[in-house]
Amino acid sequence: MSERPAPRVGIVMGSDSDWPVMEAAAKALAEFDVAHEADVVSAHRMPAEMLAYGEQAAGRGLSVIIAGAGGAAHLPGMLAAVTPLPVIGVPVPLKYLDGMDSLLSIVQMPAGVPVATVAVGGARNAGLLAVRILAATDPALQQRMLDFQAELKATAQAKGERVRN
Ligand code: RP5
Repeated sequence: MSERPAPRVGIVMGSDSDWPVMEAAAKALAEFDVAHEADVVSAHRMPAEMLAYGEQAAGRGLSVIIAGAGGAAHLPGMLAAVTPLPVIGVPVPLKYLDGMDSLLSIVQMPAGVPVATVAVGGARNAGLLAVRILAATDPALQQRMLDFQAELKATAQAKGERVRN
């Protein structure tokens, strides 16, 4: 039996109701064969476990944390407060306020405690940003990112061709 590779990226969210949005981060990582884990770690409903996750993440071998939450979205910022790892925040849109509450809760971090915030609902970009962070010290992964970017360009150019013709 082959062992699962150790996760390099941790995807966490405040609730399982965030998963339909956050799943796109996991899919992006899977496209690049980046081993990852996913879990619910609520800042407000399980604060001790949330702090333990952040404090132990680097020691467990994770290199990046992707954290998504909605509403009073304190999870990414609180994790960034207790880990030296890069934290990517995903504002999850809820029923009211169009996700502006989530966005502002995540993006307005105090100096010294950065969270790299993606667009509201932008979990795919969070996954791709995590790949880029890992690729900075992994030439093979960086080549795959270059190939991916070349594909994006070809797709955009094909769209232009369809519009012109
Ligand atoms: C936040 O509350 C979660 O991140 C989620 O976006 C939101 C609602 O959670 P549930 O009430 O659906 O569990 O902390």
